[in-house]
Amino acid sequence: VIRKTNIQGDIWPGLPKRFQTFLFFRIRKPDQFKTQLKAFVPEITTAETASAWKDAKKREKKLHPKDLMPGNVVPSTGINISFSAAGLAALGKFTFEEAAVKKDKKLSAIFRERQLRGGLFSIGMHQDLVYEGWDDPRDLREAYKPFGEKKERLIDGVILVTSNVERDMVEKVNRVKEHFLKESDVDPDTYILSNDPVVEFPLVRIGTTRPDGKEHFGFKDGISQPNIEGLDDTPKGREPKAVKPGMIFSGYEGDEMGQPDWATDGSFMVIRDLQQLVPEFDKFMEDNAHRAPFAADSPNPKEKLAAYIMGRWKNGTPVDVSPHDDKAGEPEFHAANDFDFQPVDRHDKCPFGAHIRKMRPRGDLNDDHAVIIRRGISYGGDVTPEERAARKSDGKFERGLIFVCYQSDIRNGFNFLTTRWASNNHFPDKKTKYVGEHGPGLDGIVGQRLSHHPPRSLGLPDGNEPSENRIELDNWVIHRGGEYFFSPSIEALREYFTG
Ligand code: N7H
Repeated sequence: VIRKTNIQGDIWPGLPKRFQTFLFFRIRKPDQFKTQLKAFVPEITTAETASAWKDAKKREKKLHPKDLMPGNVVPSTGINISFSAAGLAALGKFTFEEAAVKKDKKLSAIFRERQLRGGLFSIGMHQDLVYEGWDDPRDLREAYKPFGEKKERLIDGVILVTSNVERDMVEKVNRVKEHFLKESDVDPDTYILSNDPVVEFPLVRIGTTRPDGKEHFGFKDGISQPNIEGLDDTPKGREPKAVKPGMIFSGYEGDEMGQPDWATDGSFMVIRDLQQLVPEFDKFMEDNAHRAPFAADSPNPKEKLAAYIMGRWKNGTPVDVSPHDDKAGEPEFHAANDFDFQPVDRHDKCPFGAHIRKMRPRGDLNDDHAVIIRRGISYGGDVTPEERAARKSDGKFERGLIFVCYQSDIRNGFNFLTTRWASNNHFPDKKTKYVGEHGPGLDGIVGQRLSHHPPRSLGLPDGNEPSENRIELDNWVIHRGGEYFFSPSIEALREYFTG
């Protein structure tokens, strides 16, 4: 049985977040930090609390506005905390040298992850993705890069503060900072912090849900998530089958990492800072509208092209369910999840290489073995009239997605999805008979291309076999870095981490 009181609520069922602050921290005084952390544990929003809020929110929506008074209104501010490998090391719970040296001795399993799977958590995102050539170091924000002669990592962890009310979030962020800085020396006259605080916050990122609820390219997001056995409803019809809890949580059936006991009920969290070039995305769709499948018969071919690259129309309707029409007036289609790309040897409807098909291949794979839960949020303001007119992003107004996901194994989750699936022209495989020798193509949203790879392209349906409609894609997402974290259980935070 999954213990909801022991799980952090952002993993499941998600925290309330129209607004979210990511407080990336660096631990300077581990002993004081541990004391502060112990006192902080009751502040952390558990799965139990977050799901009670979710249910109450549904009831609140049915209340008459006159009954929406304090007491009836659901509290809306959530807090979670996660640590990078550098952070665990700072707390004395992880040793890089040991992880590297001991090969087959009985090790705590975060070390074993290194032995078994290349240890992505241990090496961190920078080493994983820059050294292999996926991320361009020139695109990264400074805080995500190693610094100094020893190539130290700056980020030890991240505190998530979320709310549906911006003012409440800001107030909570201030309280969190005060809490962790309490033991730091502050000059009583100037209130200036000494050079030696308990903790520093080298990077703060703020996410905001856009007014229309869509992400910056204009798509409805957050529709499809894996159903977890024992936590979610049983899927119906052609929805993907429920996954074992061990795909997401350490220590459960389906998690083969053999983590130490203290890791149970925790999950690995990946943060990926992704800038979106929105005017460029729109320009591409306009300029290439005639390349949309069966464009001549479409009332809005540029929207159709965007839908085929994503696999859903902007309002959420799956292309697999409705290939030629976004069903604007039929909201029951906008969150549809009841599809599995049949018949899977053809792609007359959803392209094999569409973002959602690459990221959750459903019927294309018999085995649902790489699954993540997504909890991201947009950042930055809307496209300005000047940018729209120029059809080009202005560097002054950056916008994008702070992508967040959870899984029990980073290698088999985020890393697999981006490097083996999104960035691999030939996934899903065995489709060349229909799509041609170049394969399904790159994920137009997050696919990354190494210098020796062919240009970014996507195979689109055109009614022929093999299809000849192959379109070269631009790159509209800049990968600006991020980090790998572990989001521990409440018990581990209270006992193991602070002991
Ligand atoms: Fe994607 N977008 O908002 O436009 N994504 N994503 N993603 N994504 C999905 O079904 C988007 C990214 C997945 O179960 C939808 O909920 C953008 C990364 C997965 O059928 C939309 C970016 C990774 C799914 C977007 C981005 C994933 C999914 C459809 C970056 C993993 C579920 C809405 C800027 C490494 C597939 C929905 C399923 C769906 C968008 C990034 C993964 C609209 C803009 C980096 C697993």
